[in-house]
Amino acid sequence: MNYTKSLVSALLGASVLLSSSVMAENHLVTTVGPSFKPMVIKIAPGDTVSWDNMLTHIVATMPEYLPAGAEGWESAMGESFTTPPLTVEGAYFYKCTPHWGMGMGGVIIVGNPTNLDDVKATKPKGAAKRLYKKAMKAMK
Ligand SMILES: [Cu+2]
Repeated sequence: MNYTKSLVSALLGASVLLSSSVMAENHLVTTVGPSFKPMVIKIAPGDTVSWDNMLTHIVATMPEYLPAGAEGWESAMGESFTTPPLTVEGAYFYKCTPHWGMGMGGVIIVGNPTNLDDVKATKPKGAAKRLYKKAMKAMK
């Protein structure tokens, strides 16, 4: 590889790295009573999500409603939390376990949520069904 060609390829690589880190956004979800606001958010791959006002709440992903290959998480009670960059596309369903009986949950849609079909196939009930419907509505 000649010098010019290797310089161009090094610069291109640097600009791709730079643009992906500069463009990655953080999205804030807060709590109002026993509910997350907004309940459904759409983000780009590589973005992060934070939760605040978590006094009596946690954020726990639901393993059965995660995109294949995505890592889940469970935050500590009462503490703000930020995800790592979410790079696997799909719909991430999560709940506040202590308040799940009151329907306290949410969905993060990263890029193209192809796993919504998988979620539908499980015939979700109750609060999970409601989240699924909200997620579908957000995609229209
Ligand atoms: Cu809660």
